[in-house]
Amino acid sequence: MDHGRREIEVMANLLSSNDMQAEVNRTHFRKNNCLTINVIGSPGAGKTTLLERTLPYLISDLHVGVIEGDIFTSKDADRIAVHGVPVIQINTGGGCHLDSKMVSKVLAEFDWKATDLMIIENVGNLVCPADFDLGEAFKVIVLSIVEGDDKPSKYPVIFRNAKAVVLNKMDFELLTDVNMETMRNDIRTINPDIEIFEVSCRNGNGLQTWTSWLRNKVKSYREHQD
Ligand SMILES: Nc1nc2c(ncn2[C@@H]2O[C@H](COP(=O)(O)OP(=O)(O)OP(=O)(O)O)[C@@H](O)[C@H]2O)c(=O)[nH]1
Ligand SMILES: [Mg+2]
Repeated sequence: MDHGRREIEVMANLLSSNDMQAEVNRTHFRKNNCLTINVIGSPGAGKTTLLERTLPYLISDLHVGVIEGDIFTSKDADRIAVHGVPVIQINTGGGCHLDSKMVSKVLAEFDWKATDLMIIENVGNLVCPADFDLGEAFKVIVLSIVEGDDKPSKYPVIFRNAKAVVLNKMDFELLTDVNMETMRNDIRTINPDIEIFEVSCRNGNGLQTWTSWLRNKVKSYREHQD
């Protein structure tokens, strides 16, 4: 028996079933006029911290919901709940990424008509989430600069599929040997259209630019221009 071939077939079926549910989710988000984004990055890149720092810029006039993906705990959802926004935790029980079916199971937990922006924080991982469409309008990568300027070229798939990358922990720039020009050039070589934001969630630099961009994306999505 050709085991290699069977494995490829199983993976292909898994992905196409994921894609079908992702389209159902996407239709649901569109019907409710809710921009839904999928935030992806390595463990510790600063995804939850970025959400915590982003929410205060948006929630004065936008209704924001959050779906937190984690392998085991609800620690990230607890951190987000403090900000007074609706949040649901999905535990994958060992899985290294969210999939569209997991997201579909929590859709009933939110008032979608009353939500302008849904932020999904994926499980910390720079590889597997790239292959699993959740039905989001677009992906945002959070990459902390201390992970190294070689990461975009070593993990290109995720950068190819994202609309924006937030380069976080810029406050560490002078404490590391990271070459920001290499980082930016490599990202643009992989994806010339990607938006690049340089941010420090620690000192707040860059947050205004990032949140203004995101606010504009919500506006254009809701006006059906995206
Ligand atoms: N110095 C500095 N530390 C940061 C910054 N952003 C986040 N951190 C710290 O980085 C650590 C990890 O941040 P999290 O936001 O939990 O990272 P995460 O990507 O959500 O991690 P997982 O959910 O486990 O994948 C925390 O100790 C944060 O305080 C930053 O801009 N500068
Ligand atoms: Mg987190």
